[in-house]
Amino acid sequence: MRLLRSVAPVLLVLVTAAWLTPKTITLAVPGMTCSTCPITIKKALTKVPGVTHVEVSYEKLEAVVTFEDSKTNAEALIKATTDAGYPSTVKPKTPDRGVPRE
Ligand SMILES: [Cu+2]
Repeated sequence: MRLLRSVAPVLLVLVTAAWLTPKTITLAVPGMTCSTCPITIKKALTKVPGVTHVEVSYEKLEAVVTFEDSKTNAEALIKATTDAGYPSTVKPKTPDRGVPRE
């Protein structure tokens, strides 16, 4: 009983955190050709409702997007970059590089 009482609040916090934590995905954007491309892509992604943070790297040809899972999804993000002229795909996570898994 004592154990249950001490563990239950921790579980509740974990479940709540999982619920509210924004999702982060990495999009591969191979169409970038110069250092101003990331600006266009960042603008396009930032406009998507639910997106909270965007980092675009020209060197890596990728965009790391953080968004509210309940408001948008990967398909909408891909559409946003594609509409801006940069088709993208979701990059699989690479746990060996220390990227947190789902
Ligand atoms: Cu460019």
